[in-house]
Amino acid sequence: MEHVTQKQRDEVVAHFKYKGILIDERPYGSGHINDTFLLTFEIAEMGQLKVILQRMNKEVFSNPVELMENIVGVTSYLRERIIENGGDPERETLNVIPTVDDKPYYLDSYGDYWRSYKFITDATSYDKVENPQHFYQSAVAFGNFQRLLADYPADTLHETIVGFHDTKARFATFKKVVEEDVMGRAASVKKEIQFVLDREDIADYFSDLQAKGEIPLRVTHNDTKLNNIMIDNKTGKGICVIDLDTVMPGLAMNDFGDSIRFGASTAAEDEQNLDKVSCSMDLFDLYAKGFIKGCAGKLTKKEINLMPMGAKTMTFECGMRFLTDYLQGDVYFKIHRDGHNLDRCRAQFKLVEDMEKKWYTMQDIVKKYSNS
Ligand code: ADP
Ligand code: GN1
Ligand code: MG
Repeated sequence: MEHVTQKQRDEVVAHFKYKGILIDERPYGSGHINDTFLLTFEIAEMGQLKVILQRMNKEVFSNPVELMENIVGVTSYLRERIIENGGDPERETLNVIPTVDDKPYYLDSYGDYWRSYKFITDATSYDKVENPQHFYQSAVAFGNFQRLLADYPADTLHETIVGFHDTKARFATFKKVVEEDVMGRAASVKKEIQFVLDREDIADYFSDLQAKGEIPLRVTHNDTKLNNIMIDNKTGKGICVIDLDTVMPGLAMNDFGDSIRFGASTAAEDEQNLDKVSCSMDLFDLYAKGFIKGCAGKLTKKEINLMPMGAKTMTFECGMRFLTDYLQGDVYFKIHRDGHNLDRCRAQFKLVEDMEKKWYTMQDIVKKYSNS
């Protein structure tokens, strides 16, 4: 997508129901998809107030209007549940700031869609596990999120990205992209391509079980990496689940698995030194414990026993998506250096290999919880 200009942002800012004088604006966060800005306003004698402003990625989300319908629906629902439970709805769910026309998004004169959220104060979104307790608390919060949405009317949700975690379909796309090789990069990544082709069984696994009706579809988050949760600076609790663009019917194991991929790794998602990349069994255990606690009895024994498969599937799928994007010329994920998507892909595949080595340990860990 085109770079956001100051002129464009000025137009957008003027169309939201903001109060006060804008005193600071800066790019914010490390998401791979949307363009996020932090704005600070000065409101007369009342002091400063921060808000998040985001340009939605319309190449990734082809229907931003439906997407915002999902977000308004889900956040209003969560707001009621949070109030019932005596929580703070200003901090425990996203709050959409409307436009001057009372819409949840603004379509600017460049054809881009924007939205704005109240900034969640006194909380941090971590790119890496700095304290294992944060990871545990993020697990409880993601589990809790799924539990709170268990009775949400799933048929009212739009599928914002069709086949988002259809790993089988992504495998088919990958093969096509390798054949087309539009950038002429395939010859230089033969080893990585072979890694994917050797593991078609992973891509098919959940899809086959779903076809047999053995695993339920639930309302899930589908992008449960650690930086999509705000951790309260004082209590260390997972205060708010953010990045709700992909809340859709999905599999509990995949929500579990994507958190493991990102948070239980001993290195960053884009680590170049693969010797540093492994899947920590201590963190895996901690997350399993927290997630199952957060879901509070809503998961079946089968779903719990399949959690290691969720971790392997999500890591494999994400690595394959990074490689697909590398082969297509880095058109999907934001990159910050040459070969960034390839680095990300290699780190994911190193993790998959490590999970394959630790497979029985992972199984034993979840069995401990499914039997309790
Ligand atoms: P992306 O889809 O690009 O990952 P996110 O919605 O996750 O976009 O936002 C990017 C980052 O911005 C988050 O990781 C988080 O650090 C920050 N952020 C987003 N929304 C809020 C909010 N309401 N309050 C505080 N920080 C936020
Ligand atoms: C993207 O939006 P963000 O940065 O939280 C991606 C996820 C990937 C993740 C890899 C909509 O997440 O699916 O797992 O990057 N989101 C979308 O870091 O494609
Ligand atoms: Mg994000």
